[in-house]
Amino acid sequence: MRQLSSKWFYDDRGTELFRQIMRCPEYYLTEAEACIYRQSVPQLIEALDGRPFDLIELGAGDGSKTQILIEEFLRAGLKFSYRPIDLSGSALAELGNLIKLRWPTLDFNPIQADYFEALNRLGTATGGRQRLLLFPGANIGNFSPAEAVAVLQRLYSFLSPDDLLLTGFDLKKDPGMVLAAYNDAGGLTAAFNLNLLVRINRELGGNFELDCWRHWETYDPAEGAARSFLLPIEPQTVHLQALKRQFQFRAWEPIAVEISQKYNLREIEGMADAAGFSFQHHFTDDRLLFTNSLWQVPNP
Ligand code: AVJ
Repeated sequence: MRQLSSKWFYDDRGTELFRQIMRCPEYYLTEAEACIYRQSVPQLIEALDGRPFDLIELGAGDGSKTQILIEEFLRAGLKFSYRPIDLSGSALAELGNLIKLRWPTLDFNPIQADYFEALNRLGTATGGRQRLLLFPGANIGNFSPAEAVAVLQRLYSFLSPDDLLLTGFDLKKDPGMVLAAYNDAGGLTAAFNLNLLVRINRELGGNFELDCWRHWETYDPAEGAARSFLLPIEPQTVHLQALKRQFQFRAWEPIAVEISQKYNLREIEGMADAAGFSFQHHFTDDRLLFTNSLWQVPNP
């Protein structure tokens, strides 16, 4: 099956559409994670070892939830820098404006790149500072379980003993609730997915006939995978000028555009182990929709 990496969603328009998804009633993840952040700060502060640290965030977006943590860390008198990483320049610029208004003296240092390009730039030498790496919002869910472990192993390789990783995982739950979150009645998810084709048309000189494509969502509760597809209602030949290539689609031939993987708490603890971390704690919301799982790099 043809597939597109979900990282291509996040041009400025896609980032804006995702922001609207976060505000739509079916998309329970954002509120659940914000709620968890509000409740978990004292324990997070306890887990830090008191050295100045770098707060690094993978896929920060508009950073609205992270501001909950920043506010409380500053209130507690902690010394840290904030280094959000995101693909969207406009999201980072807006985040920067917000941060400078709210906390003019905070050491704010964004990186516009994908995760590993950014981590490569950061490197492993920290000058004795601790790292608290945030991997929020169930961003990890865009990888298959096997890929996710490989990603977490790579994150581990950028960290030092005692460094902390706080990852947001969406939990397995009522399949109807998951499906609705990725198939909202307002059509935002459909627009978010179709924006991929708009982007290809613009950036690669493509001629996808947008009216002929449909969004389709599935959720397999055994696997825990929500999957998004784009399907043409009739046969299409698409030229991409920039690639000097042509792609034939049969009617209803799907392109897989996203996986949003759900886990249970035990599976997550197993992943911590498999990636070399020591599992510390699950911060969950009252309804057990979501967990922010805290892991530490063990001291040999
Ligand atoms: C940004 C990857 C966490 O998978 O839930 C939302 C993206 N896609 N609706 C998710 C998304 C469709 C989102 N993540």
